[in-house]
Amino acid sequence: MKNILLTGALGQIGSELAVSLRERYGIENVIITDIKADGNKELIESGPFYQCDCRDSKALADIVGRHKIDTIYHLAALLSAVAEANPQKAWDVNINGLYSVLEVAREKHCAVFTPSSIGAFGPTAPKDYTPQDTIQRPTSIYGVTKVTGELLCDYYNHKYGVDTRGVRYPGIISSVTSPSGGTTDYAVHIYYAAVKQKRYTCFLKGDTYLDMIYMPDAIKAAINLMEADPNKLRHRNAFNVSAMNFCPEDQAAYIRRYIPEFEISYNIDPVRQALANSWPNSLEDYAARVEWEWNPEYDLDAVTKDMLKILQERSEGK
Ligand code: VAH
Repeated sequence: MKNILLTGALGQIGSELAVSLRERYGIENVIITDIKADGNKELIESGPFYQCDCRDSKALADIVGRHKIDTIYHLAALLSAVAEANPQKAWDVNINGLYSVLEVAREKHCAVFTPSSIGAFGPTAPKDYTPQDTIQRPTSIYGVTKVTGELLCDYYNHKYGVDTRGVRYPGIISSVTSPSGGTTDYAVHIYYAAVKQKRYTCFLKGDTYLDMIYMPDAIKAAINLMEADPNKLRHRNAFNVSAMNFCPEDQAAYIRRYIPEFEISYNIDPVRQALANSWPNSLEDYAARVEWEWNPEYDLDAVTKDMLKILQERSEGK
């Protein structure tokens, strides 16, 4: 893997994956794009950046040709709650964007990483320790685009030999770019609120269990999978990966270990509660651990300690 194109570079995952990829492969070898041209100014000015709509296959092909790209990390997508508010746009961005990337990858012989999600499962899948291979009948448009994406990536692999790979991410906790329009966003916002106001009003019920992962582990999963020996991969585009499982009440209790006066209250968002209720309570991720040695480092206590430290120092201008 020498020359990389990353889409969705200004998003929650993209803004941190871009930095990690550049540290690993060199700034000039990692070309980042986003549909926006405003936002993380430091990242935009830190190396090659193009404002590019991932649905524009000609613009993508031009960039791939110009920079001799051999690997595309495709992250541009709408998250679950914002997708549910605009299903037609969600299909257009999440599927036509992916289709455009796969067509360019087919023509230009690029490998492709694109993430699926625990949202690719629906209420009829086993709720606890949801297996790698099981029924997938999601009831959200986000989930429909994720299952479609998994199948489309499998098709481009067995039909055209495109080296497509991906993981099913759980909720992702991070400190650089706040997620927008996701169901698991509460697990990020709670830390910001804990530092600023010592209290947080949560939009999911306190006993809503979901799998989560800390951004450093999410990035490790993407890069390790893309560097894995393809001969060892029995699955490809949809490895379950997880690192921890908790509910808002659990997270509040861990925050109180560091901020004893922290208080949580609830104002339930019925749309995001319905989305969370339709997803697994927890995932089984043995395939990733066996096929490419997936092994997360951060548990809820380590995440809470690291997030509060980062956000506290940021609030103090350090
Ligand atoms: C969302 N963070 O909330 C995403 C994720 C498992 C959920 O895909 O939409």
